[in-house]
Amino acid sequence: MDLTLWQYQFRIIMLGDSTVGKSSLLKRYTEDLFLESINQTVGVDFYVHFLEVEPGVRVKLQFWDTAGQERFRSVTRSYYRNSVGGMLVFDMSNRATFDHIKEWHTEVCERVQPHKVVFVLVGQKSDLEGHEERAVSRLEAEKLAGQLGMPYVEASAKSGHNVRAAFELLTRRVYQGLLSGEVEPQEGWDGVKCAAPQEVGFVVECHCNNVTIMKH
Ligand SMILES: Nc1nc2c(ncn2[C@@H]2O[C@H](COP(=O)(O)OP(=O)(O)OP(=O)(O)O)[C@@H](O)[C@H]2O)c(=O)[nH]1
Ligand SMILES: [Mg+2]
Repeated sequence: MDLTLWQYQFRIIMLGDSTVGKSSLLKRYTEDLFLESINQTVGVDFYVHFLEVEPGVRVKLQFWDTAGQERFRSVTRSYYRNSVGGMLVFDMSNRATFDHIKEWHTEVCERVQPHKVVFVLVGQKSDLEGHEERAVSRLEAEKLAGQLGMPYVEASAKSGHNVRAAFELLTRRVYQGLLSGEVEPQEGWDGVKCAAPQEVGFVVECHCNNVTIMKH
C-alpha cells in the first residue's frame, strides 16, 4: 500500500502560551526528535503526518504550529477558522500557562463560529513531575477539561510519554465526529477534506516552512 495515499485531510491547530512545548510535541510526533534548544516559532509553522484511523482509512494530518507569543496573535488568529482540531497545551510546571487555557479556548471558539473545533487538553512536560516542579494537579486539569468538554492527557515531548496517544486521541475524536455527522466537510471551509478520486496519489512532504509537492 502506498503510505502517502489518504482518504481524509484534517487541519489541526496547536494552541497555548509560548514555551509550553507545542513545537516540541510536533517534532517528537512527526520526527521522533527532541531539542533542548529550539527556536521560538515565528508566526506559524507547518507539519504533516499520516495516520491510519482504521484499517484502510488513512488521514493526512496537517498541523498549524502557532507562535504562542502575543505579538504574533494577529497572524495566528487567521488560522483558527480552517481548523477542525485543536490541541490546547499548557506546561504543568508553569501555573500561568494553565490559567490562560480558558482564554485560548474562548478566543478560538468565538472566532470559528459557526464551525466547531474538536479539542484535547494536554499538560506538557510531565517528565518534570519527579522533580517536584508540578504546578497544576492532575485533578485540577481534569476538572477544567471536563468543564470545557474535552479529554485531558499528560505528556512529555522530552521523554516521548503519551505524545502519540495525545495526537491519536485528537485525530480519533475528529474522525468520530465525521462519522457521527457532528463534523461536516463544507464548501469554503478547509478543516476537513475528503480526497477526490483524482487527488489520491498526491504526495505532500513538509517540514516547517519547506513544502515539497510531488505528483505521481
Ligand atoms: N523538560 C521538558 N522541556 C520541554 C518539553 N517540551 C519542550 N520543552 C522545552 O521547552 C522549551 C520551549 O519549547 P517549544 O517547543 O519551543 O515551545 P512552544 O510552545 O513551541 O513555544 P512558541 O513557539 O514560542 O509558542 C524548549 O527549551 C524545549 O526544549 C518537555 O516535554 N519537557
Ligand atoms: Mg513553537
